[in-house]
Amino acid sequence: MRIDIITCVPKLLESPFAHSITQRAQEKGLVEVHIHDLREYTEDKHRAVDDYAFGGGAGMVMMIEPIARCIEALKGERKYDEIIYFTPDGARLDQKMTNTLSLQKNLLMLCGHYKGVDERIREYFITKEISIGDYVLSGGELAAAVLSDAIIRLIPGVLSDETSALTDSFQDNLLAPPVYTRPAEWQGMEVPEVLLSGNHKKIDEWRETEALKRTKERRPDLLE
Ligand code: 6GU
Repeated sequence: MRIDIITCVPKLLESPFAHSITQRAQEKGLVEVHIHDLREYTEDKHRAVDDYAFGGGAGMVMMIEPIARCIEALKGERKYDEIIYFTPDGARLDQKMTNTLSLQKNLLMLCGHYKGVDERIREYFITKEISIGDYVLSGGELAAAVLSDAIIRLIPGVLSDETSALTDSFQDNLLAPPVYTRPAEWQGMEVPEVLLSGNHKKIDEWRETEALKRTKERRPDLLE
């Protein structure tokens, strides 16, 4: 898979791809992530990528030209399965959406800043608008990092334990059961005995029961 991300704050996207699972996925050649600095696509002498909003009001709007130039350049090099824009008024991201996107070959992501991008960019180029929750971020970069992380870990071969992603919370509309490691006793608190039993059938049953119990208590909406 290849992910291209367009941003006017490329530094915000350095660290999320430089460590841990996202880094290893790139080293293994399972995903390529390319960050594109929008300021390299402006012809303005001050390298501006935003301008005042027509109609007035607080906040700047990201201009059409640098974004259009950047997207056209990338589209000239390959066909994108989706061109994604991050915005609080987009469709709410969930595991189903990340599963679907993880099957794609080329994803292009556009990060807005300030008051967002000129509406015509959305109408002309964008195929999918995504929000990561009902709160407002200063820009789409953290949302792009969230989406990319959620997608990359689903690519076959990225996680060393191949079954691990299948037992994540949400994969079967259930939250994940509690997990424990050594020591078996801490501050008088003991690990559930069944987990020490070595009986894998019993352990699987316990995990299923706990997952269901936890989901009923915390997220009954997932069971509806
Ligand atoms: Cl995707 N972008 C911004 N700016 N704010 C958000 C968001 C995205 N998702 C939730 N809040």
